[in-house]
This record gives sequence, structure tokens and C-alpha cells, in this order.
Amino acid sequence: MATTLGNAGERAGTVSSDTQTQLADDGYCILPDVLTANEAADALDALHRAAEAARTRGHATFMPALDPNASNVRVFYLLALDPIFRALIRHSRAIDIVERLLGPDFMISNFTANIALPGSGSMALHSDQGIVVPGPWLQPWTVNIIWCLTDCHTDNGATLFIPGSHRWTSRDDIPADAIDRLRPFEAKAGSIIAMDGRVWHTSGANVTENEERALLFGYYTKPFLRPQVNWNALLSADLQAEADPWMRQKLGLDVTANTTGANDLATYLDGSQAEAAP
Ligand SMILES: O=C(O)CCC(=O)C(=O)O
Repeated sequence: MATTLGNAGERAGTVSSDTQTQLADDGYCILPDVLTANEAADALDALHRAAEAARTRGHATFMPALDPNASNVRVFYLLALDPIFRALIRHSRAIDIVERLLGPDFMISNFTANIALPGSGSMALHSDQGIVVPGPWLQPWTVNIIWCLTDCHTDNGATLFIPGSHRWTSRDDIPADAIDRLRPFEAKAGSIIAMDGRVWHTSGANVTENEERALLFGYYTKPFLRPQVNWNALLSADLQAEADPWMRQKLGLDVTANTTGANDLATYLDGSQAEAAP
């Protein structure tokens, strides 16, 4: 696995038409075996180290605003904490799905982890698109790529989602029995789950004796939405200097922002064409 922020941007073109159809129709798809068992285990080790490093940096890993108790271990700012995460956020299989849903011009909004330890409970029902943009939610403007670093199943707190909820356009569409409609995303370690940002979901409760459930959430958005993290403020000067042009653009590290959709400016009033931007 490539493990530096400076690696080339990824394009693979490997998303099958079945996968694309499922993502459009069902709001999610699950790709097994994206990581080998060893790669998933390495990433899990890195995540445990990252949780420790985050605490050392003074970043709490229990967020009472999100989770009912401290058995959910949250690790924010993964990109600052280990090269493995800087490789995963641009993994070709992930980027391929993101591009299919959002188009080539997307941004990396956030990359976080939620380790559900035995005793963890569910957070509030939400959609990730609803958190960053007001309704109506008519199109997929955001997508989550969820990396399963452990097996995920109902008892160890698999993410619970509501089938078809990516078609809800406002909070008025949430049915009274929403909680009864929740279903688990069950997948093996090494899988990715791609979830349209409009899907309503929550974390499951881990009711096992001693099984950990570890997920990474790569969150990508259309370029006109402000990322959840200000990468310029978060990433050290060294990490920013290592970033290649692809990564700089996806993290918004350069001076310009929100100027890529300027096609309307290409023709002057007299019909002549503006020069292409450098
Ligand atoms: O950990 C999970 O299963 C879901 C987490 C989640 O939805 C979130 O952090 O927004």
C-alpha cells in the first residue's frame, strides 16, 4: 500500500456497472476484499496508535456531543496521524466510487474513525449530507467511504442505516417508525462500504463481551461545500509540503478556492473566447 501524502492521484476505472446501479438505487454498495487481512490489521494497529497520539495532542477521543458513553473511541484528523490514512483516503477503489457519484471535482472533507468497544451505544439518527448542507437534499453532494478494519456485524455495533432514506429530501420525510427501519451494514474486515451522504444512519450498539468494531469514515463532498476540516490549519508545514498537486487540490491547500466551475465565464459578450486558466 502506498503510504505517503506525496503519492500520485488515483484513477482506476474499476467500478462495475452493478456497483454503480446499486449505489444509485440503494444509496450504498459494499466492496469486499479491498484490503488484504494483513493490510486491514496494519491499518487497525495504526488506528490504535493514532488514538493514543490524538490524546497526547490533547484531542479528546470521547465526544459526549456524539456518543452516549466513552466506549465509542473517536479519532479525528487521521490525515495528520499516520501515512496509512493518507494512502487510504486516496485509494483507487475509493476514489473511483467517489468520482462516479460526485464527479471528478470533489473535495476531501474529513477522515475520522469510530472504534465501537463493547458497551458502546448508538448515536443520533442523521445523514452526513444533512449535517453540512440544508435541505432539500435532491442529489448526492457528499459520500462516505467506510473502511472496515474489523469484521462488522449487528452484535459488535455495525453501522445501522435506513434503506431508501437517500430519497428523503427533508426532515419532513422522516417516518415516525424510522428507528424500526434500521438495518446493519454487515461486512468483513478489508471491505469498504460506500454510502451516499443522504442515507440516514447511526452507529449500532456493541453488545459483545470482547469484540471491537473499528471503522474509518472518509468523507468527500462537491467542491462548493466547505470541508469539515480546515486542512491548512490542521496539517503541519512538512505534511503540506509533501502533498502532490492532486492532494493539494483535494484538500484545498492552495490559495484559490471554489473557482473550478467557471464555465459561464468562458465566452465574452462579443462572442470571443477567454483564455483557459493556467
Ligand atoms: O460509527 C458508526 O457506525 C457511525 C458513525 C457516524 O455515523 C458518524 O460519526 O457520523
